[in-house]
Amino acid sequence: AAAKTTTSAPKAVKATSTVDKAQVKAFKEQVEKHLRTTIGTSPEKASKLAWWQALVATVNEDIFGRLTDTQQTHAKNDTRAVHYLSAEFLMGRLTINNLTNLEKFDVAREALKEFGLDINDICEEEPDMALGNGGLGRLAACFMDSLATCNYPCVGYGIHYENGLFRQEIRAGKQVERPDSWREYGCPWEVCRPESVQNIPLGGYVEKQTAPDGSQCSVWHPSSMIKGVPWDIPVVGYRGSSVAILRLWESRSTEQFNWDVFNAGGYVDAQTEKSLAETISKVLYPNDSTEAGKELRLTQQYFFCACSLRDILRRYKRSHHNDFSEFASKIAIQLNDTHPTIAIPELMRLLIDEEGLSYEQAWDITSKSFNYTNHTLLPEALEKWPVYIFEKLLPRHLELIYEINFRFLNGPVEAKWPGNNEMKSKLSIIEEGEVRKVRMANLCVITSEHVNGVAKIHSKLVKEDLFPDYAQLWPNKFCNVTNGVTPRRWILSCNRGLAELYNDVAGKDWPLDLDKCEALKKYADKKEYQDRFMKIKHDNKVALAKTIKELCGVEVDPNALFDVQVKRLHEYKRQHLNLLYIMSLYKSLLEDPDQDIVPQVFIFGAKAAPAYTLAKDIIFAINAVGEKINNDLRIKGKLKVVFIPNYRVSLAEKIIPAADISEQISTAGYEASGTSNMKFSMNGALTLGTMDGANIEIVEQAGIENNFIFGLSVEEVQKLKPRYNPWDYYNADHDLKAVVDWLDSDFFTPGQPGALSSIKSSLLNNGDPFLVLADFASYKAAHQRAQKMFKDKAKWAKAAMINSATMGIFSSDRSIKDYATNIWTLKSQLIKK
Ligand code: BZD
Repeated sequence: AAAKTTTSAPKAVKATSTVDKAQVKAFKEQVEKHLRTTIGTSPEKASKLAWWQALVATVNEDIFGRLTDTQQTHAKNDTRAVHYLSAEFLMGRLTINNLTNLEKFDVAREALKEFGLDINDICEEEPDMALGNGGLGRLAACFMDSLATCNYPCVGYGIHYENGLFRQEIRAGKQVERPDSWREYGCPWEVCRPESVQNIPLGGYVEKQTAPDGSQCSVWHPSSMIKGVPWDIPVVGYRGSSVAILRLWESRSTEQFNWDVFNAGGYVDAQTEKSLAETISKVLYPNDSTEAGKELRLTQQYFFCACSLRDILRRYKRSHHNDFSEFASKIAIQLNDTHPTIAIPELMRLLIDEEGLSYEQAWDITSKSFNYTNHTLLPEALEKWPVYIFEKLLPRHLELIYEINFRFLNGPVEAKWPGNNEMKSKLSIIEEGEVRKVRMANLCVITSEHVNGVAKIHSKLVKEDLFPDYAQLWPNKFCNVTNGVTPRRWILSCNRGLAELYNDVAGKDWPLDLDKCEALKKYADKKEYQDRFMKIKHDNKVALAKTIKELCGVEVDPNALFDVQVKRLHEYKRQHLNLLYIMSLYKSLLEDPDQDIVPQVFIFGAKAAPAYTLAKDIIFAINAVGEKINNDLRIKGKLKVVFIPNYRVSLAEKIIPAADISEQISTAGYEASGTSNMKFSMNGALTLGTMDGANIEIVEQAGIENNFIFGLSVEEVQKLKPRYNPWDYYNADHDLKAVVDWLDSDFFTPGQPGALSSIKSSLLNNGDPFLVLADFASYKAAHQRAQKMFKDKAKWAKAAMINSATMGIFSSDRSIKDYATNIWTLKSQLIKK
């Protein structure tokens, strides 16, 4: 059948004669078979959802064979495996990604076309798996893709949240949170594994007993039992490599859980108890930076760690029985931030209380198995749990934490700083005070073999500013692994036009070796290639303009400069700096509507933590300013501001390929790494950013002259901070003063004066903690440089191409190989078919 040319959607490619007709036919038959026999409908009646389900069933046929091969290979080789513990995995959609990794996308597209269907349209039916807040969760998802692609033995462990990150609606300019029920109609990728259910004890008390030999031991009498049900999501490596498993735990009630209640009260009360147990995996906490300190959250953390460790032990014992001497050489456990820290005392407890090892043996194993990745320096994000919560939920774990702490303070600390109590209280796992607390990060550092930050500058700050005393004790414990992102999702499947260009200039293996993309550099001066590169960008912008029209009702011109800031809303990320600049640009356009500026579209996407009032105020302000600007005929469409609601992975895949400028404007020292910065650069956006996180390494690769760097450096921020007075900047800069004061008026919020005042207040009365006013002038100047360069089409195209071509080191394959070599000592395995 002749393939018709598809429309201008970004994922569409030209009609392909390369697609094998026999494969298309076979695929088509499989889809129809599944439509009839798995889904129970027919091509005539099927809804789009049914078509998507049949498509997934077809893809799954390919996946499960490879999964078995992978697992058999790893079981046979019995080499070390990594267990990636993360409270979040932000997987997004899987269909296009899996088809791409199986190299079946073109075949599937053609097959669906023969049914009169557009594959992109069908794949819009898939809900995002949004089991994460932002960068940290998405990093875990990229790492799973790379672990599978690079054939490392691994398992990802997390929580099977019934509701992922809230769905954001914008009503009258304000964020409203709605539940995200991603499995409402079932998730066809996941497989329940009842044979691997775990029972997890909770609460109760610890009894001291004297053993026959006179020694003391502790016996935990938990008050309840929770069932952990595993759901497996296969993660397909690129090009027929391995299939890794992401195992997510769902909480259910057990009979034991209900036992007392049944006896005492009967059926209805027992149902209440049941819903309590099920609450544990009900919802993802939407805080991405402040530590909530809620009992339920600690229960979630403990629940998934306890299930995962039992799973790890069960597998280990299958081949090594009860001999734990090889445990640490076979098992590496990576803690994705402090959220899974409780796994440390839980492994100690399992080894001592359940397996009968001595404390010393258990500690030897535990301290050789764990590693910890830090993702933040923000003090309010560092987890500290009140001791009383531990006493209530995990009394035995608390006892073990005290023991670990006692031995640490009286061992290494006393040896290094004899008699120094100040040092002891600084390094202690327990924070003394009115409410005594357990410092989770300290427990991680004390136990782990390696502690890493996520970009060079961040790792330096982790070592020198966050844990300086630990670094004196163990200088070699601290290391860096710069983050990365998977080029399969973030170029190959979201930007098919660019992928084809790379196929042409770099050969078809670039998705496995992103350094190959450097080949594009030598064409960066050539008009023909510049035109092709910018045509790809333009097509992506046309597609995004359509999405913006649908989602925001705003018409934007694809010829305008698309300036994008998409990320969680936080003061340190400084969306309000961007907004102040937009207001100043608007003001200058009102003063001189005929000035010769490049038309610009400012695009935002951001969710705010529901209780973070100022962050929500900033969202409201962006919408209010946008509303005014977009409807102001005086500025002749030279400026548009859009806030795309419900930013998530699947929207990122449409937005990032269409960006000209990537806003990465955090106060230097606050963004640990950033990962969207890498995705934007790969897709040919120029970074307008500060010297923070991985931005530093991005411009190291792409050249400072091809990006727009501004603002205070980390050192300058540290120097200025103690004596900073925002009023000095406000009073000294007329333009800045005017826009800040504008926030107090009702110009953008007719009839509601003061509706935007909280932002002004945070900048002036609250001391502007993130130095927005200090960086304003420099930010404005960077925008002016960008404007100027955008007018020179050839220069811009060249810079964009160089950015894209030089991002090889930001492939998550590189990150994973760094972890595998320097931290996990893992070997890549050849998968036997
Ligand atoms: O982790 C982010 C950092 O802010 C980024 O700089 C970095 O690039 C990524 C990946 O390393 N941190 C988070 O995303 N943190 C969270 O989402 C989070 C979630 C729950 C609780 C605390 C933080």
